[in-house]
Amino acid sequence: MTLSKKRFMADYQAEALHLFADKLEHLSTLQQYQALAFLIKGYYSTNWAQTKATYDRQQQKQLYYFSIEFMPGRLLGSNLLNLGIKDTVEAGLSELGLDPETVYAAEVDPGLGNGGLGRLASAFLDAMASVGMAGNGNGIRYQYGLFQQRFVDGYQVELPDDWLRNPYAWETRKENRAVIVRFGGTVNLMSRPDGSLEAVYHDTDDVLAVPYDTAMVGYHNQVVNTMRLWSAEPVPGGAHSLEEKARVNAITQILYPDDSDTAGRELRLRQEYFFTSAGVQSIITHFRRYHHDLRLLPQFVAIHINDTHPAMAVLELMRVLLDDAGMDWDTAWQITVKTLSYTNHTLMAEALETWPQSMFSQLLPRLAQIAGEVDRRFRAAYTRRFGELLVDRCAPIADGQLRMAYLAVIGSHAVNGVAKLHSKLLQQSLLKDLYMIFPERFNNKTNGITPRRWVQIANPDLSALIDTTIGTNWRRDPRELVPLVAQLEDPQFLTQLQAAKRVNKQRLAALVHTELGLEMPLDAIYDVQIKRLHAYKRQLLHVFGILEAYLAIKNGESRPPRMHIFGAKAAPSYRYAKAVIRLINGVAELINHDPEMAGKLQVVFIPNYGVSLAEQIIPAADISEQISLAGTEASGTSNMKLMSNGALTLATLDGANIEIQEAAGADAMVTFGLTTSEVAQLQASHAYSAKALYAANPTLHRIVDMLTDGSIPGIASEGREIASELLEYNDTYLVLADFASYIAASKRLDALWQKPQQWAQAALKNIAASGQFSADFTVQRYGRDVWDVLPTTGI
Ligand code: 26M
Repeated sequence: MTLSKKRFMADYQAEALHLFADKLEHLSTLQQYQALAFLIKGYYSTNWAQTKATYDRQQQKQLYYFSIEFMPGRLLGSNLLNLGIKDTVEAGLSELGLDPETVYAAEVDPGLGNGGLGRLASAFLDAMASVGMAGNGNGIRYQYGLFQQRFVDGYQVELPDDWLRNPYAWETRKENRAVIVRFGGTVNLMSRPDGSLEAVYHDTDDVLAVPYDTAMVGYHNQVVNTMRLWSAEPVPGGAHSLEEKARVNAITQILYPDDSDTAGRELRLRQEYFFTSAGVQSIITHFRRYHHDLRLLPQFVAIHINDTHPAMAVLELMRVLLDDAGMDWDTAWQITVKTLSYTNHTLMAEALETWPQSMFSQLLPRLAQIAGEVDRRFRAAYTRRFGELLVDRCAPIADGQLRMAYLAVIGSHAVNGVAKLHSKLLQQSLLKDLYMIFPERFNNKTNGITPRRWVQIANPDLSALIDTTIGTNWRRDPRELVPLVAQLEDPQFLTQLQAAKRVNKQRLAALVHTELGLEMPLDAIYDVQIKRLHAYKRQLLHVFGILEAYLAIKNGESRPPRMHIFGAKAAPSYRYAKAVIRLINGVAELINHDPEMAGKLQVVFIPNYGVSLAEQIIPAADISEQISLAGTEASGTSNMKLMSNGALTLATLDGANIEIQEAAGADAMVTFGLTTSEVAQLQASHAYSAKALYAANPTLHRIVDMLTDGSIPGIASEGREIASELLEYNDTYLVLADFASYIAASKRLDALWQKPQQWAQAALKNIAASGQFSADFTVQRYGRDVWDVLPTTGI
């Protein structure tokens, strides 16, 4: 949009007066932010209404991305950028005596997710708007987001995330679009005169689902899509006891803070059905305003199932088509499969959802009937050709459990993994039986990120340098970063690249100094590992690397200075992950208080990692630690964000790391460790002995001993637990097996750091090659191959 500074300043002052009956300069920073957010919302609201009207008028096929998590991050900066008015607004703010960064920081960061899966969902919404795809989000408006993390005596402490304490400026409550979601009760199937069946429900618990819509503003294209989040409320007029009201409100009260284990709790099942049913119902209601024949649904609607949490969309859509529309089974099934598609995000067995049939049929009796029928027909259809054994292994119901990943594959026309390796492993192991039956459904869609947030907004100095070097086209199409490689031999450019990195390091160092009172010299390597705390992600291997350096420096060896920066939340119930957090804080205490380590080696665990903190850390990173055991990390996305900011990846051949190496070149990063097939062989042969490695490698021996010999303060029981996982339980994630090659790889980076020019060249290769990991391309591949939804303004 076009906006002059003068007009903006007048609008802003008017908005402040309108909202708070006061002058801007008298308002609190929060009020200044709120006035600005409401003003900006007004700027795009016409386009928002227009976008919807256009989709309807042109009868465009729309995609609905069903996800139990979204992590949009703060929206003021990204809305301004995408509207094309960020510079103007910032100039206006400055002229009004306000600091833009301070105003931005007043915005709450909605933590409605755990990590990669939720952030990916939000990146996709941003990307779809930006390439002009008709794509909407469907999820849950949790009253409390992911807990706020503090450290007390080195332990993680969880505090509630009351993000709605102040009104959320970007959302709009759409009371007129509320729907009713039914739980429990009993269901009777009655024959209609025409022979079709009618489902009659008795004694159900009804819940009102109220949508709150948030605009997803596209980049410089006037497109504004919608993220719709549902809130549970008692049905008005129903006579409710306080207890009933509390049970209803509980449905959308909290986000489950676990991304590793399926708790199998009834409340979680309620959450899943709540937003899935509300989403399906509102899609069908909208569809029926324009069409009377539901058989046309797949021509106008695609529903994507983000992991299995909304997999009961298969059953819910069947329910609506059978019971509400009176369709026969085969027609309803055909439409369901054509409409739905599914992404798997994990190979970890413990993260695969199953529901006890008994719980499922208590809570969702009609869906349980339909699930039984899906199972019966699946077995009947494929047993003759594939044999009872195979079909039994991959049927949706077995041993009294509903297996949601299998249900999702069976009820979708497309299923994908999130990196080439991951998609291959899905076909070869986790879903191999269903791959036999439905090979044509399987495909890969490597994840992506939004460079608008992670480069343009988070790294203004790098962005400005790129602009002056190759122009601004990369901001629309990040593949246009490739020509930057022409500067590989340009010492002046490489120096400017280092200078931009230094500014970012200064900013992060200032934050760390205020938050933790630690000094981070700017000439040190900033070595970053930011992701959820998980055994398979092997933060422990990183800790072992730190201890190796500590012992070497103690021993008089000289190493380039390194700052080890961690950000990680642990699931509150995940004992091992919490022990590793305590360990990292203990190692930090040991090293940061040792005068011999000052300026050389420090450990910085910044609490409360999330989208906003990532925006501070990522631009400052020199090394990106991506060290999961090969074959365990589905894709990873912090690897892409760090690469695009010029960090060098230190990585195993896992997830998207492999594709990052293909893109940037083998000399632009460092890899190490067992490959997926080596891991598989080692595990199959039962030949692995952590104890033998411990006995054979003196450094490793020393480091493992440090866990239990009191060298590290405050970790007596946690150190014992971790040591026992390694030695007694034989090191599930092969930390000891990869230790030596990890250290060797890390030393290669130390050596490269001594040649600043070569380091800068490697950083440049990463930046130049990062464009292909833009989510703008990922969503277009989904649109082309899976959803049949095309971009209108895309690249
Ligand atoms: C399930 C049941 C009960 C409670 C919570 C869950 C649950 C929530 C989130 C399970 C898994 C969840 O997220 C998994 C996840 O974030 N996976 C990551 O997805 C990213 C995007 O595809 C990938 O980049 C990561 O490799 C993958 O770990």
